[in-house]
Parts: sequence; structure tokens; C-alpha cells
Amino acid sequence: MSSGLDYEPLLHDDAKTALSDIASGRIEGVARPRTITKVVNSKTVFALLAGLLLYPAVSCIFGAISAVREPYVASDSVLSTSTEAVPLCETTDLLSVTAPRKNIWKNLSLKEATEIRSWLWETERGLNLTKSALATESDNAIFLIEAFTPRKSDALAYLDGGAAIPAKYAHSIINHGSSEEIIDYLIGPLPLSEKTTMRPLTEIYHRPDIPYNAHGFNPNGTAMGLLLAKTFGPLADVTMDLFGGVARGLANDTIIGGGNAPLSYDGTWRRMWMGLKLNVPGHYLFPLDIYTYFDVSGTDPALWHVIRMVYNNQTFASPEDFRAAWEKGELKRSKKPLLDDASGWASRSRVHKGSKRDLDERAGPRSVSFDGLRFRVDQEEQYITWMGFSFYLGFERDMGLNLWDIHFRGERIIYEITPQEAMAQYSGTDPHQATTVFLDRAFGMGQSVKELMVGYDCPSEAVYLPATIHTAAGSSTRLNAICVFEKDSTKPLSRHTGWLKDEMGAIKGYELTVRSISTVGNYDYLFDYTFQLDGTIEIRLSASGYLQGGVWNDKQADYGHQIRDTTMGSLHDHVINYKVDFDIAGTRNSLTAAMLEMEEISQPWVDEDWGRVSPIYRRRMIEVKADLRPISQTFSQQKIVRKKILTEDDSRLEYPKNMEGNYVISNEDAHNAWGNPRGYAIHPGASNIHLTNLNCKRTQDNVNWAKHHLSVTRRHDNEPSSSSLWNIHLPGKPTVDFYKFFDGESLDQEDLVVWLNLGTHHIPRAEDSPQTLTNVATSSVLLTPFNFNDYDVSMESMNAILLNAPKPGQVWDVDENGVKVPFCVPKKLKEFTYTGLLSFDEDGSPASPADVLEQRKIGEHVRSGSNQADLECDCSRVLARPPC
Ligand SMILES: *[C@@H]1O[C@H](CO)[C@@H](O)[C@H](O)[C@H]1NC(C)=O
Ligand SMILES: *[C@@H]1O[C@H](CO)[C@@H](O)[C@H](O)[C@H]1NC(C)=O
Ligand SMILES: *[C@@H]1O[C@H](CO)[C@@H](O)[C@H](O)[C@H]1NC(C)=O
Ligand SMILES: *[C@@H]1O[C@H](CO)[C@@H](O)[C@H](O)[C@H]1NC(C)=O
Ligand SMILES: *[C@@H]1O[C@H](CO)[C@@H](O)[C@H](O)[C@H]1NC(C)=O
Ligand SMILES: [Cu+2]
Repeated sequence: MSSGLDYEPLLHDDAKTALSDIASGRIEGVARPRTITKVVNSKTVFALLAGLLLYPAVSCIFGAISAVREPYVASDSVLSTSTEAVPLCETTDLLSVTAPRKNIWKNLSLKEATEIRSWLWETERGLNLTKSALATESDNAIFLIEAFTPRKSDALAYLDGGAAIPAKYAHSIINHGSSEEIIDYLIGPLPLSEKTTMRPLTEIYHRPDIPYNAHGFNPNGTAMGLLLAKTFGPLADVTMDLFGGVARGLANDTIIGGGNAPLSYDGTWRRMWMGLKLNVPGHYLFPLDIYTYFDVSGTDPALWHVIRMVYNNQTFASPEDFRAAWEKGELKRSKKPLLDDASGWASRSRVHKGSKRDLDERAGPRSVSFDGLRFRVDQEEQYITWMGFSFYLGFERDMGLNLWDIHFRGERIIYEITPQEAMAQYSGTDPHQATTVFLDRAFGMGQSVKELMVGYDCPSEAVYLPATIHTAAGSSTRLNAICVFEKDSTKPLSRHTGWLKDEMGAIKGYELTVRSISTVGNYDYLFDYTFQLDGTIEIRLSASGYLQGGVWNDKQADYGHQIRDTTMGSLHDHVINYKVDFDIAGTRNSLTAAMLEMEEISQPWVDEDWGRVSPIYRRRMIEVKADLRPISQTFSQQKIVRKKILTEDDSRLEYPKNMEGNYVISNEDAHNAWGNPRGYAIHPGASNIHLTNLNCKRTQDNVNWAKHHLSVTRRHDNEPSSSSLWNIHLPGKPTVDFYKFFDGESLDQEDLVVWLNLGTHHIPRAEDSPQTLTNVATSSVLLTPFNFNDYDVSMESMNAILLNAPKPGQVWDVDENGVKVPFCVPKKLKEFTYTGLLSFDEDGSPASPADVLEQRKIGEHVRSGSNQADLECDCSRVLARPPC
């Protein structure tokens, strides 16, 4: 008997008897008595059981109940010793697999990175390096050590042709403070030997130099913290009066600083608008109405200074002028923030946030693979297989998790999916909001990846993988940084009700998701890659975390909504760019726009009733006995207009209005059985936007990818990425100018890359407080087979049902392919644990654990900035810290 039918008898009398047995306590001692107790106490057993149809999680309860009906455990006495009656699910452990090839995109191990670091330190290299954790702005220090992606031709020769594994290379970014330049070096071959050399890696950038003024955030942010303290320490009486707090550069500071970006236009200078905030939980939502523009150009902090200050829309040339206006009582004051607000509104505490909801004391449903996990992982090679898919994982400091060599049913469909950049551009009346454009690659999505909260960020039964990076302050490993899980989409992927033979049935909509989450200062980015049984891959980005709060006053209404007494959420755009290197039936692919257009057409068979003649005209023509046929035979309808986009001159694209059409990547030389080129379509999902503001110096040339929904280029090894970690500060002269990829090259049967965007126009509302919601702040795209196959290949799935109608009086003919839902109790969940960052010093030795203050410094980038932390910091363990 199939499990599906097991559900049904619960509606019959014997099941009700079973339930009442449980309810009256006659059945007890089931494997998980706690769960049963809940059933006993509940008046809504049936609701729970209905929920069970959707969520296997509660099936243990169901199992116990259905056991009553099973002939082989038919008595109460059996149930009372039910550990025998309901066995533990045994096969839930991860199954291994051996990757067919080595993962050539894998990150460097701790050992490899430490050896490279020592090699760079050797005097023969002539780099004059200072240990990164101790370096001041004017020292030379390592910023990054990372594996370098092999050339695609070498990779394919290895993967497909049995050629030797490509030689391994690393690259290392060194901030040469002594000469005010940054150099990205290519180092190899690895492992280190006599043959290993290093040279500047310039061919992937669009300017010969990387200006020091565009540098990333050094681990030693002391200088910036000192500057803030130097500016606001002497103003302590003023800030106390206006805002009720002080920023003296001490551990007990009640005000902290928060920087913004971009800090430069072309790299000739570095200047920052710094905002101040109350140093309370949820500080991102406690901005103060004072903004300071600092010049922090070059490497000599002694030259850094205030350019101007703005308080409540009044501008001052210096802190002294500001103080003078305050002393003279000339300040037009803005509303002072509430200081005695103990409501915790900006925290995640449930206190003051509503009342208990019915049944909410119960643990909600959870996802359990009763029959064992259905995917395999090669942990060493970071290789995953599931339901015809296979792929390798990579991980990098800049953008985190990436996917390589994605096969479906034995064929490569995508060579690479890598996130490229995540931008956020803000609006507002104050200088902080109005000038902010964050490009989070600079802060490092990989560097900011966080340990997942098991059971909250991903299902408890997910497989969790670690991630390691090697940056200025040494190496660090996040446990549980990546999760892999199969989920029940809870809707059939396909279904039909029918009456003729084999017309009726359904396929369960199972999906495999790979997820990692990066918290970059205030914001949390959830990166999802979801594989589906028909060959579809969904790329999804969801956001949560704190808004970058602005100071509310009535003049701000055009730019957001008030969310508290003096706080608003500011209007902003998020645009996140992805590189998708399709290889559909080989590397030679073409791009087709298959658009819907209207046509006016006449057909001889068109009934004149439906022709295009106005009723008045028709009446008159009939009066004069005219022949109506020629003019009444036209009508309009839509048609598909297929247009190949032949060159890069035409390949910066928007999705058509009203979804009228789509873009397809196909191999014109490979056809399915019906003569159509085998392809994959790019199917917009939620919120596929591009940047709204297309006319802004702050986004002039550094985010050109964000100005279209998607773009297609011919693939080149020297165009690996649409952005770089320095693009954030170089809108006028970026290290990577995406438009330079477009030089008229042919896209006709070439190796193509699709650069597509996800994002949201984020109009903050009260419900963004305390933190933004992932249901609305989400964006997705589907990459879906488009005549790639001859039919829907998810029909292979055995987790499917075929139903045939019975003869009168007989039962329906059920075929579930022999797949049975096991009758077992899932293993007990482990207590929730959380580890935190595992850090290694630059010499590769484990660093002592960081305290909370230090972890905050590590975790909160320039978006938050905590100046007092910078002053008191033992920087040796700090991963990456902002200048303020
Ligand atoms: C950090 O920078 C400051 C000022 O630039 C310098 O005095 C200090 O030695 C550096 N190192 C540490 C570990 O703070
Ligand atoms: C080495 O770097 C230091 C700063 O860390 C600088 O003062 C010194 O001049 C540099 N030496 C050479 C030989 O470049
Ligand atoms: C903050 O700390 C400093 C130095 O430890 C001390 O002098 C000052 O009184 C403290 N301020 C407050 C408000 O506790
Ligand atoms: C700021 O002040 C200027 C005059 O100095 C005025 O034109 C402008 O409207 C004010 N802006 C806001 C947002 O109050
Ligand atoms: C990176 O390298 C480390 C050390 O070899 C390893 O533990 C980790 O799992 C690797 N994977 C990722 C995704 O960082
Ligand atoms: Cu947002």
C-alpha cells in the first residue's frame, strides 16, 4: 500500500478512534513522548494532521497514529513499547560521492596561503612588507591571497579531454602604502618552487594603475578612529546638548561614526561623508543630524582634515564654526533624539512587539528526509550531485560562494555562475543619504559570510560546509557557512486530472538549494541557487538586516517614511549582478530575442461578424449592398518574432514590457528532435530591475552593468568580472569598466556570458523596523530549458504518481513507482549551537578567540563604524575593519 493513501483513512472512524485513544491517554510511551503530549493537550489534532499532508515533519505523530491501523503493530500493547514499533530513520546520513575531476576552482588551504604569505615576506621578493595587522597607511601590506581562476580552455581540456590538470596560480593584492599604489600580483605555478614567479596582474583591469585612494578597508583603522575622536572629542559639550551623547574615542562613547561611499571619483583624492549614530542596539536606526565631510587622501593621517560640517541643513566650514554658532545660539535646532527610549524597538527582542499568537508555543513544521538525503557531497572537492545535476563550489573573499561546471543529465549547461557585485544607491535631503552608493564587493561578501543559524537560516537537516578566506589579518574559517538541502516545494511540478489511460497524476516538486548568507554591516544578503527536476536553475537574492536609517523631518517625505520619532528609512535601489557563463550543448552559443508582437492579419475564413468594420459603417454598406468581405476579414493577434542578436552592439538588454517575450541562449548547430536549437531561456522571476538613476557622477562608469536588466558578451579570460573591489571608489575611472566589454564582437555561435541583475527598488516602510523582510526584499531569475530537450525530462522522477480511473465500484489504480515513505522516527535534533569565527594569524597559527567587542569590529564595516573600538583594538585578530 502506498503511503499517499495512508493519509486518507484518518478521516474515517477507525482513525478517529485512534485519535481519541491518544487523546484519552490510552496510548502512551511512543518514541517521542513530548510530541505526543502535545497531541494529547490539543483540541486541534485534525488541523495538525491536515498540516501533515504538507509537512512531513510531523509525520512521527502520524506514524504513531497510523501504527494503530497497521496490522503488524495493531495493538495498544505494541505501541506502549513503541521504540520497536516505530524505528529510528536510519539512512539520513550524507552519502559521499567522488568528484570525477579535481575541483580546479577551489580556494587555497590554510597551508597554501600561509606558505604564500611567507614567500611574499621573503626579502628576495623586495616587497618591503609590514605585517598587515600592524601596518599603518604608509606601510606595504598584504590585503588578500586567493586562488586564481584557471583559463577556461585549460579547464575544459582537463575536464573533457583528459589533458593535465591546469597549473595552479594564486593572486595577491598588496597595498603599497610606501609608494601609494596597489598592485594585484599573479603568483605561480603552485606549489611554490624555483619555478614560481610573480608579476602584476593587469590584463583584467581597464586602467594600468590601482590608485591607493581607492584602497579597501585596512585591518588597522586606528587612524580614522583617531580623526573622529579628534573632531568630536572637543565638541563633546555640543553633541551632548544637541544629541545627548559624546564621541571622544573611548570605550564608553555613546555616539559612534558611520562612513559612506564612494570615497573618490577617479582616485586622485579620498573623502568621506561621516554620519554619527547613537551607540545603542540597532544603532543603524539611530542616525544623528550631523554630517562631516573628511578629506582622508593619501597615507599621512596628519594631513587628514574636516572639509565641512552640516547640521540640520546648515553648513559650516569647520568644527570651530559649528561650535561658534552653537555658542552664539545661532543654530536652527533639529529635533533631539529620544534618549530614554527603553522600548528596544530597534532590537530583535519580542518585548513591546505584540502579543502571543494562538498555538505559537508549538514548534512549527520542519523538513525531514525520512528516506535519507537524496543528494551527495564530495566534501574534499566541494562537489555536489542531485537528481541529474552536478556542480563544483568555489569561494572567494569578494563575492563569496560560486558554482562551476554545472551538468544536467550528463551534459554541461553552465560553466560558471558567480555573483559579481551588489550595489545600493540612496536618496535623501542630507549629505549622508544623498551621496551613498555602496558596492559591497569592496567590503567582501565572502569576507562577510556568516555562520548559518541551523534550523533558522536553513533546515536542520541541511548539510553545512565551511568557508575559508585569507586576507590582511590572516586566514579565517566560518563553519556552517554554506548549506545544501533538498526541500519539498509543496506544489506539484506538474499535474493533471484526467480520465483516459495515464492522463492523471503529479510529480512532487522537489528542489535542491545551496545557500550562504553574508552580513555586510547593516545588511544581510541571502544567496540562493536552487535546482529543479526539469533542469531549471533559480538564482535568488533576498535581503534582511537593518536599514541605513536617516534622520526624519517633513522635508524627507519624498525619500522614505518615518519609522520612529526621529528615524526614517531612506529610499534606495539594490542591484546585484551575476555572471552566468552558459555552455549549451557546447561552448558555441547564440543569443535570440523571442519577442511577442501584434499583427493585423486577414484570412479567407474569417467570419465577417468578427471583422474590423464598425457597426455603423457595416449598416451603411449593407444598405448599399456592398461586398463586405475584403474589409471585414482582418483581425489582430500576437505572434513570436525571433531575432538573433548578432553582436555586442545590441546586447545590452531590457526585459520586454509586460513580459512579452524572452531571451534564449542556444546552440544553433544542435537541435532537439523537433528541429529547434537547443537552448536555455532567461525567465525573469521576482523584481528584475535595473538602476533607476542613470545620470549620476557617483555611478558614472563603475556600475555600467546595473544600467540594464541584462547584458550578453563574448567570453574572454581577461574579462572575468564586471566589477572589482576598487570600483566602489572609482566611478569616474573604474578598474573595471563594464562597457569596455562591448567592442562590437560577434555573438553568433561564440562562447557567451550573460550578466544579469537582481535587485529591488527599496521603499522603506515602518515594517522594515526592526529589520527588513526577506519576503518582499527578494529578487529571482529562472534559467530554464527552452527546447533543450524533446519533452519535459522531470517525467523521469520516481517521486510521482500515476492514477487511472477504476471501473464502477472498484478502487483507483495507483502507481507510485514503488517509492514508499518510510515509517520511522527522525533522529533527535541537536541542541542549537553556534561557533563564531575561527581565525588564524598571518603565520597560520590559531588566533585566540575574539571577544564580543572585537567580533563587532570584525563584523561591522564602514557602514557602521565604531570609532571607540578602533582606538582600543588589539588588531592582530581583526579580519577587516573600516577606517571609521
Ligand atoms: C595602526 O595605525 C596607527 C596609526 O596609523 C599606528 O600608530 C599603529 O602602530 C598601527 N598598528 C596598530 C596595531 O594599531
Ligand atoms: C619600506 O617601507 C617603509 C614603510 O613601511 C618605508 O618607510 C621605507 O622607505 C620602505 N623602504 C624601501 C626600501 O622602500
Ligand atoms: C568614560 O570613560 C572615561 C575614561 O575611562 C571616564 O573618564 C568617563 O567619566 C566615562 N564617561 C562616562 C559617561 O561614564
Ligand atoms: C536647505 O537650505 C536651503 C537654503 O540654504 C534651502 O534652499 C533648502 O530647501 C533646504 N533644504 C531642506 C531639505 O530643508
Ligand atoms: C576552503 O579551504 C579550507 C581549507 O582547506 C576548507 O576547509 C574549506 O572547506 C574550503 N572551502 C570553502 C568553500 O571555503
Ligand atoms: Cu534595501
